[in-house]
Amino acid sequence: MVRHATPTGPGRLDVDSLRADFPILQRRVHGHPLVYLDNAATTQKPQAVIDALVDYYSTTNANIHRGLHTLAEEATAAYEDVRRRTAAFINAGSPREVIFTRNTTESLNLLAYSLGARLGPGDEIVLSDMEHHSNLVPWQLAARRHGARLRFLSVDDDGRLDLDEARALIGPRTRIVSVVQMSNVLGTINPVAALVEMAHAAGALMIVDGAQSVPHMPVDVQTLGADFLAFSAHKMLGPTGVGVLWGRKDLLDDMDPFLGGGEMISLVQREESTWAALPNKFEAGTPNIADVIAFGPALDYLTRVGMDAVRAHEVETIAYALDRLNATDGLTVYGPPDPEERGGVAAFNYLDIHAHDLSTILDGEGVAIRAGHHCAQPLMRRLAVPATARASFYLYNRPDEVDAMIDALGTAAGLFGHAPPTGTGVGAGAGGRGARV
Ligand code: 7TS
Repeated sequence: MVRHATPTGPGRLDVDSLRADFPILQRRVHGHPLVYLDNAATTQKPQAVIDALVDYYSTTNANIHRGLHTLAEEATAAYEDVRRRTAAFINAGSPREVIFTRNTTESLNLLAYSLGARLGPGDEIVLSDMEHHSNLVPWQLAARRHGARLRFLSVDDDGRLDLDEARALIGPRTRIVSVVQMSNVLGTINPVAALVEMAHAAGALMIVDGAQSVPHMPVDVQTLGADFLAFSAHKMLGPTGVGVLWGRKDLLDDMDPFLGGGEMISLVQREESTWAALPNKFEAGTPNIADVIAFGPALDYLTRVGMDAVRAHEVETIAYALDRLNATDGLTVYGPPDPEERGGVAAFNYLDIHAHDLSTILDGEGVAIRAGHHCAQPLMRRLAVPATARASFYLYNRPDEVDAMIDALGTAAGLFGHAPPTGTGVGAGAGGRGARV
């Protein structure tokens, strides 16, 4: 059964009723209610998504695009319908511009492979120092294969890119600019429109890594102005194993396929083949049919809640989280100080406690955060830290979950022999979850 999340008031989410749609949020971890703050890694799934998977395998399972029997026709129609809904979600000009991949990583690898083939010595690819490895390593491979050069936009002390530096770096040798729209560590929302303008003025293509932006804020490819956008279903309530690559039709039409095999061809002869039209040219082999179909209800869910409301809720949540984290002695938060400039991600270090220890101790209190380099090692080097802890929020997170995290940080401080720091609430006799130690 599909339950409806009903926002109440202008732009406000009714988080409590919405939480009831996510069965996993009812579970306990180590005797505590789960506080899931690892949404930048992957988000939880509403019942409608889970039901769609079970329903597909129970009633419709068939291979698509080839069978002429009822099940194959129904499965094909359902799969192609989700392509249409994905196109609508980002306001693409045509569903043909939407390619289903495995994840953002594969979408970016496709681009690096197919666009990379056009690069030669002296050509430059401009990235930034806050890229996830999936928007760095594929370009390293392409640059090495074709003799191109990588250039990097630096990150300032507040976690922002410098547009003057970008203006100086993006020039006649630039062929590709590929930048993350929202950092998975700093939360920084980058000025993509300005970068698009610079890239296009230089005759370069603009690629946007939308893995963290598309799930958390309205993204309209018409206003974005970029040439390509990559994102992952699993970070926006959908199943794992489904990525999206959106690209301008004329550009995709011009590109060579990434993977060869079934479904992506028009005519195959012994020595050579011709390619199918978009989008099939880029979807070789049997795709992840069930998970694409179950991505449909995730898109519907976010559309019903409204991406403006999701964004407003996250600004409110990160503002509260930053207030509480900044009020905690011995804690350093990374990224822009203004909640309006960032997504719902807070990476931090606390006292002398390694981020991995923090994560383990918080897990003992039922609080799930991530720790490590977050697949952004160059950024860790820029921050001069080996790792950070990271809390990342989504539409179902409540302020009391931020409080639970702060209390658990107090527990961690105690375990490492520090006096309960001011600001965490533990020493104030809050009687919270951290008071167990
Ligand atoms: N780009 C960004 C900005 C990301 O945050 C991630 C995943 C990816 C690309 C890759 O996405 P995937 O679906 O192909 O894996 N980020 C994270 C993270 O921050 N923690 O775990 C995965």
